[in-house]
Amino acid sequence: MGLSLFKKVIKKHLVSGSLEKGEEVAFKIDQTLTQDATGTLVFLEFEAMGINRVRTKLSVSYVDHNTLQTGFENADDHLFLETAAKKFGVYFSRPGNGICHQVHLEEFAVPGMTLLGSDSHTPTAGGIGMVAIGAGGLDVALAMAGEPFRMKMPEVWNIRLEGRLPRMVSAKDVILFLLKEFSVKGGLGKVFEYTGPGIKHLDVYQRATICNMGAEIGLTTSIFPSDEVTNEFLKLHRRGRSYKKLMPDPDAEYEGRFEVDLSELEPLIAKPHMPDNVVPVRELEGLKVDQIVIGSCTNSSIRDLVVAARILEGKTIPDGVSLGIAPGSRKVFYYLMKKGVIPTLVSAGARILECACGPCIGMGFAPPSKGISLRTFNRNFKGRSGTPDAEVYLCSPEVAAASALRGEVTDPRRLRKRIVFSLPKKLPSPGEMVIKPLKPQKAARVSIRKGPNIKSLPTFESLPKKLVLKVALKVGDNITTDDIMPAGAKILPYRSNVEKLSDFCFTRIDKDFPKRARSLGNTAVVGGENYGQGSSREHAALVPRYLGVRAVVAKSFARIHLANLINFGILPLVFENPEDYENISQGDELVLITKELTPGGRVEAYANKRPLPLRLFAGTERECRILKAGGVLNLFRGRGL
Ligand code: MIC
Ligand code: SF4
Repeated sequence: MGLSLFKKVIKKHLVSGSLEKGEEVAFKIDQTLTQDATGTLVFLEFEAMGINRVRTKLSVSYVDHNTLQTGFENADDHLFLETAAKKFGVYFSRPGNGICHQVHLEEFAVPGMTLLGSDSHTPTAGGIGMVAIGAGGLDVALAMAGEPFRMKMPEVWNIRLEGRLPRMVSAKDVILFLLKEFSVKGGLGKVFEYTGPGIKHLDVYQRATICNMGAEIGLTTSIFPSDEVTNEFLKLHRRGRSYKKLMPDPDAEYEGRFEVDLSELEPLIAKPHMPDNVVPVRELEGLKVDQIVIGSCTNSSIRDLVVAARILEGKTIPDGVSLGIAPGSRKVFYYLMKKGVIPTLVSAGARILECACGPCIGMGFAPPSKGISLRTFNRNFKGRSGTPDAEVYLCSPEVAAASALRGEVTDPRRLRKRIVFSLPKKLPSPGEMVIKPLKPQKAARVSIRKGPNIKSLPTFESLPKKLVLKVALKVGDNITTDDIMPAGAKILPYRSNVEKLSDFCFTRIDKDFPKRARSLGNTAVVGGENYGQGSSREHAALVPRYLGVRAVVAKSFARIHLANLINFGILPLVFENPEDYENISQGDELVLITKELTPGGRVEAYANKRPLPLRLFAGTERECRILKAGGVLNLFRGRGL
């Protein structure tokens, strides 16, 4: 039997292990990507590893999340990142250049290469035929140091696309449809590989939208073949030399299959507060909206904004509605300016926002109290917009623009328009987008600038033989990393200041958590299914660890968060009998005998002195060694990796 494209790429990069589902595989990483909100820690970690230059083919440091700069903190982070990039041989994408995934797709992504990024939407580059995976910062720092990336080999599913999308239906509807079918945890341990006659009608931007939001299904990554459509995209970005045709073997073996007839899809929308809460737009028609935002790494390309502008052309949005538009990159913005698209958007009443994540991560443009906001983004978790009681809906640019015109949810098929978008033949260049790495001698002379907000990493002890813990918090299913370590304009500036950040840990769920955790000493958190879904932020492990959390007992874990817990020495444990979840409460005592740790093995445990059957969710010997050492940095320093 032949190989899927995903497996072919992994095989080419294989360092050790096997391609069999569930086995540990270690493979070489060609490129890394970091963004400022996770990147400051990555560079502190890289610095702590004592290596003077990155060992990848290419590493890029982006500034796109923390661009609000309401005080010195974010600006200090930017300077730190710029000088660290110069020191360590890394490309630096300045604030204002755009969202990491959009810029990476346009400027750097290469079919057939591997990319590891400290952001959960790194799989966006799968749209160009790259194996692109999101990971915690420490894993990215290790990849920058030349270490292979290790993971359990996921199942590879073939998603076959038939037919062609109808009028006013676009890539966002494809992925919303899949979210509805698979749910936010249906993709755990899986990769989606898209094939079929339908793919040739999707340009790279649309493919990237689909891969981007695979993260919300919980997928390890998603990938499209690299074909003529890819070639056209690369040529447009003056990177034709990077093109390589890449296909799965004709008789490729897949662990699962699913078919989507594109011609049967309709405009869809995800209701608050989960991306899989999907219904047809027609069911919500007439719902009044307060604001609409078009942007984010899911839908901010030339394609998306040109289509939105064509819908808005010649009209103005009604009173009481606010429309924000954030182009994904400076290149996109420049093109829109040159081609007169910005004037169309501005005269329609749009507020043009910076080329950055912005409202997607609660950095400005928060909705009014109890406001209804329609966004072309990928996440609508409660409170993420910055307004705790706002209701956020996720939709395509077509739905967003049509709804903006009427101030209420509108099925864009109502507008008697047919918009055919094809890629321009040429893109005007906005000038140098990214600062190139310095030559080694020059780099050696750079000193890294650390403002007062950049604190050193906390250090942690190794695992004792026995842990006596108090359950500091019990939560339900699908807890997100936004619940554990919220982001937003007030909190994000402290991403490099763990002590300050710890004041906000779990506060969206329980405002007393930080105080309680500090007073209890060593603690545990109890969770349900898919614990830690969402972002890759390792702060959601590092900060609880800093507050004394030594174990998380859950029914199951999301992939990146699981790796982050292990990297920071927090024991990930699962109930052997899921019903035991009911028998454990906040305030209970949990004793863990941790003398021996084996992959997936039993951990002797007692809840209020009664035996509780728990298993270690770490799957490899290496992960057990990391946990025993008290985290990956301890192990790296001792060279036990
Ligand atoms: C997100 O969309 O939640 C983020 C902000 O991009 C995160 C990274 C972070 O928390 O910095 C992600 O998706 O990984
Ligand atoms: Fe930025 Fe939002 Fe994309 Fe995260 S999901 S990288 S915050 S645009």
